Amino acid sequence: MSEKRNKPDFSQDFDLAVEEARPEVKEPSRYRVVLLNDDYTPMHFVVDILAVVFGMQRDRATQVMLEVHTKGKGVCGVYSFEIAETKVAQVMGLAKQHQHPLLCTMEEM
Ligand code: TYC
Repeated sequence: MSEKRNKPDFSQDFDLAVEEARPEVKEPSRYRVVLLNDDYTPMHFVVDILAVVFGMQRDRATQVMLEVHTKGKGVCGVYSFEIAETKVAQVMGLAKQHQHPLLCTMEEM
């Protein structure tokens, strides 16, 4: 028997690397953007906010504003962390600019 016959054949090996399966990646969290009621912010201002920042139609914005007014808080929308953070900052910025005490927060779902 010649030496040659027992040698592994690498002639067809190309540059392939096999990677271990990674652990499953979790879906990114979603966040509710929530508007809080207060006694001073005018209703029309809240409706404007819901229309401009959250893209709601007038009638939907009015419904949500009334829900916040009667129940104390209400959901404006559900977004990724970065989008939710931006919406909260926009609402708080506009409220400050117009000197209304309106509060907006985000909650992880
Ligand atoms: N409660 C306010 C008023 O009577 C209206 C209002 C609604 C304020 C929703 C804040 O998030 C709010 N003028």
